[in-house]
Amino acid sequence: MLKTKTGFILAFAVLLASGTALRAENPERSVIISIAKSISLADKIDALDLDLLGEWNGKVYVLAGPADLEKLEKENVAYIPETPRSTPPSSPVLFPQGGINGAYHSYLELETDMLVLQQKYPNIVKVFDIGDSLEKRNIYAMKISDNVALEEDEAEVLFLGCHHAREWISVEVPFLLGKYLAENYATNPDIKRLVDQSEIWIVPLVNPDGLEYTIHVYRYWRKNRRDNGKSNFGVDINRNYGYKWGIDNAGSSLNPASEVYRGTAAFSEPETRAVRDLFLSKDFQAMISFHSFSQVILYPWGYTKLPSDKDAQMKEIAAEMSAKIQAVNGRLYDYGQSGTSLYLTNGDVTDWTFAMTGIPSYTIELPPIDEIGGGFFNRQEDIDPVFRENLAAMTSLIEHSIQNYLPVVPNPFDLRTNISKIFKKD
Ligand code: 0X9
Ligand code: CA
Ligand code: ZN
Repeated sequence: MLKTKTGFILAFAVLLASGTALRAENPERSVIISIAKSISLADKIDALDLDLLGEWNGKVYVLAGPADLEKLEKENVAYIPETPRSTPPSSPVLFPQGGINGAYHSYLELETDMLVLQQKYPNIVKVFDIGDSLEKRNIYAMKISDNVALEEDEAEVLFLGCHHAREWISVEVPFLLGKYLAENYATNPDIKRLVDQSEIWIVPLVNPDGLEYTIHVYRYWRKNRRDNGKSNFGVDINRNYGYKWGIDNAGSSLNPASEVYRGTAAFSEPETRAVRDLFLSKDFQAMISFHSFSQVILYPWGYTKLPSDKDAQMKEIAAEMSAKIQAVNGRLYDYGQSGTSLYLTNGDVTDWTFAMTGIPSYTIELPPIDEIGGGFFNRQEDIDPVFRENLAAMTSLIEHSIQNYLPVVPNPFDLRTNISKIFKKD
């Protein structure tokens, strides 16, 4: 961390000297503002290249530096300072209990907790190292299944967390799924049935370098920590996957300073390569990638406003997950095609998995519960209720995958085939 901290201070000094105001390396001068969602905003959103925190109640929340505010004024876009949270901390947030990241996991805390689960439940939990991050941290996957050491002919489902460093709650939800399944396997027959009939793969922390940076240096960091030169750091891991990467230069940026910088090539980042290689070595039937915040369930395509050929099916499963979520705590998660929301995205993980195999692929943006404290700062007490409601969505997607899974049968006259072949795009 010392190295990055020094880099940070140096970058800051260079910025002051040159008089520019890049928000990413200049947190002290950044503020949170909100802008009313509108069609005219949607038209300008790509060109404005803002650091979008999330959408809530018809407003878009933005982390803005002085140059962004100037741009907005020049473009006649009205904004409101969100006073209770107008000073994003550059230094660690102190939680009343549990140190600087409270009940949230750091990289090492997560590693420990996953290994402890594996040790306690060796028959159903197995931890894999699926690749190194840029700064050489391990990217871990946790497999949950009966006979976990074996690859059985069972439905496989993938859950991802924390593509974006500051979205701490997105680590907790998939990790807690693994913990819950392991701890309830012996006593809850419904859970046992799910675990016995499927292979559940969880990668709770896709972006460990970014997460550590948000804990120790700057709470609002989004990307990984790639040194792009000229004091610009980070590639947006969720713009670096290989389907329609960078298409039309809308929905990702070729500017290394941008918060949605897509990198120099598709899969240029080790973090996206680790997810890619895991995905290609398995036969997943469904996946969810967790983010925060907007309280919404999104499905492909993200790169275009045009619907996919499985739009109806994607929507039906999303509606079911939304209903299951709402039944737990009453919170309503909206759902729809990503590309028809405020902005397009290209190079995101769900477009890629959907393009590869046609499986149900979802982004779930978790809720901004603590509106005053601000979306990314969901209180520690909110982790459990957010997990509980998403547990209902995750188990329903696992159940759906099991129900639709037909084991591969060697008999060539048997018309049954692996479900992923049915879903496969041509
Ligand atoms: O921009 C993203 O990668 C995701 N949102 S976030 O605020 N967590 O960064 C959303 C990806 C889904 N795609 C679209 N909304 N188009
Ligand atoms: Ca198994
Ligand atoms: Zn995100």
